[in-house]
Amino acid sequence: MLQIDVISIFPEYLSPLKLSLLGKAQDKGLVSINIHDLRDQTNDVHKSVDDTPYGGGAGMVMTAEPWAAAIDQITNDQDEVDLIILTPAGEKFNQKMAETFANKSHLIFACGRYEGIDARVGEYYAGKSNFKIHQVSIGDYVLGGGEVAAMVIIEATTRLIPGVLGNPDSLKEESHSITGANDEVLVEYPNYTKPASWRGLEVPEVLLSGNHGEIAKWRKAQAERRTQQLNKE
Ligand code: J9N
Repeated sequence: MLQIDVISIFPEYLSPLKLSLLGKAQDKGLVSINIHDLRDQTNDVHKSVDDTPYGGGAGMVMTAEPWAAAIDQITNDQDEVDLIILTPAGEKFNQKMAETFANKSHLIFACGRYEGIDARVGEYYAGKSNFKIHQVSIGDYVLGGGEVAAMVIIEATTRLIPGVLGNPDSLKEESHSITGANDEVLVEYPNYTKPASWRGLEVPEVLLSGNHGEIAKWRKAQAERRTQQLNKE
């Protein structure tokens, strides 16, 4: 079973992880998600988790020790841990990364706020043989914190675990995703359902033909066209 731990100063912001799909996956024993409050790792009355940046500049930096205390508490020395630090400066998240994470046994998400986490947290755990560090971004825009980014990655990852999805056929289609002439992944072709005629708009004739060869050809052509359109914008 995949163990997921998420560390945040806003643990209640992560409560959607308990809902519906993921809640059921947890009931089925396919995944175990635990949320941790970073402030539980502080000793001062103010429960402070940040300080001014060395070298000056705007904003605050999250101090290293509460993160390390949380991570150490979550981790057994023997287990293989993938530590995912959310940051707009990280490697861009994609489907291939989701597939990699879905095959891991223990993911820890560090959801920072402010101007980020003291860089020595990543450095320290990178020096431990049982840790793999991933600095990950979900896109080129700035969020208030890593919580939503962690939820995006957790949703994309856990739905790839066998038994989590209700309908595994849709996964099969994804893994045989349509590729173009240069083996690039194409976006999806347009989908239609009943009625065949709706507000004067018709479903393309070929989809009603029952000719599976022609349907596959048409879908591939549509996917090529849509991908080209997206890439030139
Ligand atoms: N992709 C991405 C991540 C972020 C974060 S993580 C912590 C603060 C902001 N913004 N955008």
